[in-house]
Amino acid sequence: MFSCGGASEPEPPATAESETEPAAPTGTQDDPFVGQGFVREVGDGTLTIEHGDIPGLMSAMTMSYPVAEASLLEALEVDSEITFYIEVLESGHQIFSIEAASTEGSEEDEDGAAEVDEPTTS
Ligand SMILES: [Cu+2]
Repeated sequence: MFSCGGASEPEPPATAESETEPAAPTGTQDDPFVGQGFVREVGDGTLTIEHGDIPGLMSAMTMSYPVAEASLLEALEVDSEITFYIEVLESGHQIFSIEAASTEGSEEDEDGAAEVDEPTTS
């Protein structure tokens, strides 16, 4: 009997082989598939992405995804690198969240370091 009203899905048995493969995401917004890639085309409610391997879902490819909300596409530019989050619905999968891929170190010139007065020795 289930006595806890909060648990809607049975916990999969913990395997001893957790080292070989991480558990595949279930494709919910709480546990989405996560992909990374480059924007190839911004469509009307769809986004074409050249993406890398998405563990548990698909291998690397270029494909078009429906997005949950058209507003997700507003700030996107072709060729920009993104991280995207996929949920799986009965009708298929869709992107419900998009982030710009982190570009390490690019924010450093914002603050102070950019303009240093070099002492001119003549
Ligand atoms: Cu794909």
